[in-house]
Amino acid sequence: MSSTVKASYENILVEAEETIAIIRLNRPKVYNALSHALITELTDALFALDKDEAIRVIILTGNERAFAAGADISEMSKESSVSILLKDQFATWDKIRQTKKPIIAAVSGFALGGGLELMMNCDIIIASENAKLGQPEINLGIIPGAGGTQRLTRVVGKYKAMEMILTGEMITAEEALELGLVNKVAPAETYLEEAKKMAKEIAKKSPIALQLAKDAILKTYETSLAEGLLHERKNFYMLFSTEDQKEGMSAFTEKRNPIFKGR
Ligand code: CO8
Repeated sequence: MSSTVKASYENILVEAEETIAIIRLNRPKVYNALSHALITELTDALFALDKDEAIRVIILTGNERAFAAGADISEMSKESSVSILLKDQFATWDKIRQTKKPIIAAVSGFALGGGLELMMNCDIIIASENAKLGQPEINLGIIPGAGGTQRLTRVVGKYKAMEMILTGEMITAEEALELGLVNKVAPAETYLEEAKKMAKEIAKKSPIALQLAKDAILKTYETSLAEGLLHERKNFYMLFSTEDQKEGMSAFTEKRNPIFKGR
């Protein structure tokens, strides 16, 4: 097993299962509130796992009661506009979306505020049937600050985003599924297993193709259709110089399973 997976942290747990890594947010007493220390450890772990050739897919999870109940309010309550600006914590947050490998969120219990924003930075979301999702910042006299007004609106549309952000009320996993905010809802006993099953399936694909597919999909949010199509085309062309493309197509012709090496 690789050294990066063995690294020890105080606010998260990281383990590997075959070619997948599981990062567990681990501040159970405060519903995994996202302290600055936790986010720093999380981005460090994501950066290390992104570089770790043994790992192909990352699962991000919490515990049964909480994925994360948002930014750590006890830390945030002391901030002023200037102190929060100078700390530039969002620079750390921004690193999360730079992760090139697919991230599957396995979400149970509360995913609130920054917790929901963290979830929305993941690429596929498996929710437990007891998940409760919301942007309750309005109840604290603030608004979402880690992308919620933008990412939630792009997924659920203006009216539902307005309702969630202006009322601060939570929605259930089933409602989130109807809104397209999660991929799948599973029983509380099996949601993590479901996430692992999907991760292991994805981990069999070419890592380079996965990376370029994720990159092209995320481009949708940042560009026009014409530029996005051009970006997709460049990624598509690039894959024709990989060993994995030769292997994938040979395996199809030879009627066998491909073995992708990420080369
Ligand atoms: N931060 C710090 N502590 C928390 C948080 C949090 N977000 N959520 C829960 N806790 C703590 C409580 O203070 C409590 O601690 P203690 O036992 O020491 O009193 C413990 O967790 C248990 O909480 P409750 O007693 O409240 O448990 P309940 O089961 O009654 O309620 C809830 C659970 C509904 C999750 C409730 O705790 C709650 O509403 N939490 C706050 C949710 C919230 O408002 N989240 C948004 C925070 S703001 C935000 O996320 C902005 C993000 C912008 C990015 C910022 C980057 C710098």
